[in-house]
Amino acid sequence: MIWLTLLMALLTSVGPRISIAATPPGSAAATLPELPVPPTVYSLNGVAHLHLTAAIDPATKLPAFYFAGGTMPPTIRVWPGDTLVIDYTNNLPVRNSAPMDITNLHTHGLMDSPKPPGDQVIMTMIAPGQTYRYVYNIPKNQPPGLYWYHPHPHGESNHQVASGMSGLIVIEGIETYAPVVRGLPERDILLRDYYYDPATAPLSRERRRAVMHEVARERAANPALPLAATIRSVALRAASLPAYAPDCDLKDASDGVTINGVPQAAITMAPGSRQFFRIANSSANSFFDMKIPGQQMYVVAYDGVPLSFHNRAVQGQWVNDVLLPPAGRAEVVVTAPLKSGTPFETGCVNTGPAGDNDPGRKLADIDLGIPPRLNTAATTARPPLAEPFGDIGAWKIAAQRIVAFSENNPDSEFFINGQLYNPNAPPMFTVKAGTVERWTLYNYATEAHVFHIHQVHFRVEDVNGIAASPDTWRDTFPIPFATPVNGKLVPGVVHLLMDFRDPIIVGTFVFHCHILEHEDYGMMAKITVTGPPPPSVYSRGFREGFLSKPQSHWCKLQTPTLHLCGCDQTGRAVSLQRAQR
Ligand SMILES: [Cu+2]
Repeated sequence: MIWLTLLMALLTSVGPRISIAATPPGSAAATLPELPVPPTVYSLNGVAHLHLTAAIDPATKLPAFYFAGGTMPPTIRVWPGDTLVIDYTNNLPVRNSAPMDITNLHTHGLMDSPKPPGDQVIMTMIAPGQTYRYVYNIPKNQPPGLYWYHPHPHGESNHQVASGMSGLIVIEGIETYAPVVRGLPERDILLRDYYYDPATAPLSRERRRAVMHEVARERAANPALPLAATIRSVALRAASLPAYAPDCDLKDASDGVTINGVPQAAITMAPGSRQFFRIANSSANSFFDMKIPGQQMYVVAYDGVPLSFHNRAVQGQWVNDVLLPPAGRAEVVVTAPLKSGTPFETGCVNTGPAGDNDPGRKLADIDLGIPPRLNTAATTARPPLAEPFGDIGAWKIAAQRIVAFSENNPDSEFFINGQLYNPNAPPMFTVKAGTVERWTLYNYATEAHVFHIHQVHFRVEDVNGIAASPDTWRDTFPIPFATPVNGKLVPGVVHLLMDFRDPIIVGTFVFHCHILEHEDYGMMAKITVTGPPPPSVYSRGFREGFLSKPQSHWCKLQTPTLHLCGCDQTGRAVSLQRAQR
């Protein structure tokens, strides 16, 4: 197991980055702080250019994205056809034991090129001391909606994302497809795990959950307890805690989840008004089932794709709740509730007997009052975007493929089609650009897994034999866990229409489970899309790729064959494969 070092090290970790508002003297109840608004980067003349740095936050001892001097990364707002340039500097300390110090970036859901210096996570690894210039060309036919960015170095994804390295990308123009949001104040919402450094926390995942459960109980009884300090004190007596029991009634706790970087917040709405909530599950491992008890929400997009993008007859749908697997997004119109203090919460999610418990928790109070200054969706729509490929259902199926998820959980091995991810193996699938395929996903495990593929969206056809709405386009989708029937385990089954029609995706990329602990432990595979790539569009005059040399004791990390090797302090190449952890 990876929880190697001493419990006592916890004593030295963590000062609270997260603080709780104290109850004002004389007031009946604590008022939560207003939901923080992440900084925003806009594109100017078709280019958005920013600098991000990966470094350890001294307050938490965890890796963080630094932007403009703070640890809240910006929401990046760009239009289809824009160029996004991110200079990404790795200032993580050099380490030769897990968690390691390499990093990179993935633009989750963008249908852009998988070739460097774009959305390439297999070969692009940035070593400490290096700066890499990513140049992403946002496709002209990118559906306008909510996406996100996060590190994706195999073996480190869970640690870095669970530590809070995630930010939002808004592809502008959703009001063209969802006129109902025109002019509404926007809430950009990141839901993340709250996590502490596995290098200093020798706890199994189950034990960690037990710790967070206990922390939640203590803080429910005394909301003034600072989160980080409470975690530290509970973790110190973790050995005596009983194993974590599911508790779906844990409504007022904030165990292990943050909303825009704080454990709970107030979302202020003017009475009778509506706001546009753009919600991303940026956690590494948690499912959320977001709802506002007693009222419905109006969903206009899932995973960045407006419901009307592929079918103009559909504007949105009323729902009681919206299930977000890790990495899933939903964009919803919320009407102010009648009562101040109405919770915005996640319900309990059953991820199966072998799955982790995702209990019900309140993330925010929706209060009535004067809201802060917020971004608003544009009031005038641009013309509809290019959507050149038409109805996917009318296309010939070029190939059918099976993708089976299974696991050997006690040994922390997670498989796709019986294989652990190997960056040096040939791609599991080779497909032709310009085609549509039907994939059948099987889940043989007794916990849910979450299918995600880079570069493309897919249409969900059916789930365990039940037809999905033809408007169900996603880039991330949960596969139900296997269930026993007459003494036999029957796998969960999902059918997908995979959209490989756009030649911009020619190249090699990955598909994987977006429970990132599973991805890190092998549940990932490569796919190559062949065909003539579109003419290069990397012509904005930027110098691209590595802008600096690695530190001298790092070997040729950027070369394809060595991308999972680092060098130890003496310059000797060492493998960063999981077996070493
Ligand atoms: Cu999984």
